[in-house]
Amino acid sequence: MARRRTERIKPSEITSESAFFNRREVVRSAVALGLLPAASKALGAAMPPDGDFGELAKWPGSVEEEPNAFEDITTYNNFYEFGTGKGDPARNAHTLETSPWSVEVTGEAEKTGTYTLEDILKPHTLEDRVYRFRCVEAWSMIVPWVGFPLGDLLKRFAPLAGARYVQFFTLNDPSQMPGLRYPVLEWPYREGLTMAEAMHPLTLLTVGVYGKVLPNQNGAPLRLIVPWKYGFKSIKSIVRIHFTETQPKCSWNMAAPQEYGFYSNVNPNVDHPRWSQATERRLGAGLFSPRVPTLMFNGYADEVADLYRGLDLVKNY
Ligand SMILES: Nc1nc2c(c(=O)[nH]1)N[C@H]1C(S)=C(S)[C@@H](COP(=O)(O)O)O[C@H]1N2
Ligand SMILES: [Mo]
Repeated sequence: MARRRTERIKPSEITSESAFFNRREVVRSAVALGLLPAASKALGAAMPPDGDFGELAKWPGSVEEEPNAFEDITTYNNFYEFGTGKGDPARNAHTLETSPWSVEVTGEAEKTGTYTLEDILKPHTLEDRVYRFRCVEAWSMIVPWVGFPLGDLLKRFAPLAGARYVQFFTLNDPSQMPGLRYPVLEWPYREGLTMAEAMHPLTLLTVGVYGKVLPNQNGAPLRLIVPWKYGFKSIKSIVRIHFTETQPKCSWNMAAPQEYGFYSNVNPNVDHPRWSQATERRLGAGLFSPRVPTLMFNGYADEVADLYRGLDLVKNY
């Protein structure tokens, strides 16, 4: 499997990227973790012009449940830069310009600087993952996200010993984002993870859904998916990645620290101060969507519980 993946790399891609990326090392670590799908597709030159990634392999760790409809996933959204109503992002996000796009890398890393979206995506391969994705409002969906492990990208920037956390920032352009006029959150939207969380193979840098380029309302062209955390940790339309020694500021934590902690791991045993988090409403299962029990770490406890050994998850909510 590793050989097939390596064979797909064009020599031109290797030369242009070798200055800051040891591909073989990343491929080896992916093999060690058993994460290589039967086939994976090189991103090559950024986004497919027709918006279609074509045939993708399903990641072996995907949940088995039937995914929500594309329609649900792309019309019921949270993206406050385009309004606070669930239908606002689908209505308003057409003004977001996703090309050209660049990402600034700052802080505790050797290879800081500004990278184009093409630079970011070129050496990576896609893995089609189906995630159970859940939001803090206690609704959930099953979503076939398309992306690759964030850690594969972060390694390319050669983080320094001082990089204990990673912070992410969303675009902050009022001419493209009408919601920025309203001070509902402190803009730009920002989020953060510990380095161990960011390097975990389940943390996905996401570029698509259902084999297609992300619609703007879902955070095009580049967003996080952190499947074991509440939805707001999965920051959209990322323009900056910052490596830092101290725990970074996060928009929802800044807005209401007693309600939204830094970790925000899905935890049915810890209620939000204003509602129970023991059950969730599964969207798309008809008008009366059933409530189902919420699972610890959103069902990914086997994969991620080790990250929090010895941490009091009631205090560190
Ligand atoms: N920049 C930005 N990212 C964001 C948000 C936002 O308002 N702005 N909302 C978050 C919240 S609360 C949720 S639930 C998810 C929703 O992702 P989806 O619309 O793709 O389902 O995006 C998260 N990422
Ligand atoms: Mo959310």
